[in-house]
Amino acid sequence: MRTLHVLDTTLREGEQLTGAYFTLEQRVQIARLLDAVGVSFIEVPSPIASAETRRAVQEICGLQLRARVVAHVRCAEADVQAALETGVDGLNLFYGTSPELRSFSHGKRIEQIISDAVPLIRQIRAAGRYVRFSAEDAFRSDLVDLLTTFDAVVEAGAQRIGLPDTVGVATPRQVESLVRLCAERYPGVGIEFHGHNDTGCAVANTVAAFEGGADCLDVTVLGIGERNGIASLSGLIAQLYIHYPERLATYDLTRLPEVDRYVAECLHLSIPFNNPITAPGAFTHRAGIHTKAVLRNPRAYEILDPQDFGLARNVEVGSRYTGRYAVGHRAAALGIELNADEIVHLTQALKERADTGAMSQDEVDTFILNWYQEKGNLVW
Ligand code: HCA
Ligand code: CU
Repeated sequence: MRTLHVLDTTLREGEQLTGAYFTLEQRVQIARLLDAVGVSFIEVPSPIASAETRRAVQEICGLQLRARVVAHVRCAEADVQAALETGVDGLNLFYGTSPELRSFSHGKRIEQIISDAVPLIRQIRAAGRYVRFSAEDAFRSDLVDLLTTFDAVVEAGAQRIGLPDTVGVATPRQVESLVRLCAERYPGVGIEFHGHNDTGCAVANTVAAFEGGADCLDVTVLGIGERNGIASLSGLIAQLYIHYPERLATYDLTRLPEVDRYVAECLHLSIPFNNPITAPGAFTHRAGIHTKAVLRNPRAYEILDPQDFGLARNVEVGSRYTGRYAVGHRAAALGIELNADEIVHLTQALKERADTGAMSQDEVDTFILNWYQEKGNLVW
């Protein structure tokens, strides 16, 4: 079986989210929680970024985690040196290769990029550390430029090459075919993919990269990152759980909700309503047709079992779309046994009430209990 590594970059890419800031204690705790989930790599920022960052990197390296800690570092001597002085397991180098980044970011030609990167790769290897080289903005880069750069960095000893979709422009098909081309051209090295979410394709593109031959996939908790972020850890896990469950054998999926909750809390955000697995309503069923089937067998409308993530299913009754089956079920849960006619009437009354506004579970229960008490006076 081909190996698959998940690289979590919450501590690097994630903190590039607008307004984000993690304290030292939070950075350490995030690293611990990610390690408990089971990711292979934890990416940290370049230690040269700030004094506090250098301290955090050192502290995370000292945790003796199962995951390998890798620093995200520019192809600059001072940056590489600073990272090598910490205890990181490896360095993730990157350099923009697209015409856009070459013109508007660093102004370097491909030959210059290669001559900057090659000696640094050799230096990192000589220091006995892991090294990856990413061609930033790979999907807007000229293919000849891209392959010329990769040929040189692989020759210099890069153990993995990265194909980031830096601006979220790629489609799943483009990702799969470029990754496949590189996987075939560089059989001895790993292929990493990093997908931004500007057009909403980050998780789809990341799965396409895996299917094209990538062996390392980048994510962040909740998908946080520069602009609107990258693929989320929970989104990727949801896909792997369904299509490639054997890849998750070493993961502790029950720890996933905790890491999503913790990062949301650190950033004073709520978990987005559409987040895979850990959204507040990810396992809530509402419409009558759904609730009826789910109460018979959850598989009707669930492809993920909430229990595998330490979560519980919720059947919501308080809406105008509710149905008899769910209402009868809720009444029974409250200890009220009703006959079929009674359930029809209770459901009708509940729908009329919910037609004026959504109801919480408590309101539903109070409604059902009141209805039951008053029922003696009703005539039908
Ligand atoms: C960045 C760019 C990056 C790098 C990814 C990588 C991107 O924010 O510095 O090193 O593979 O999206 O291209 O995150
Ligand atoms: Cu990025």
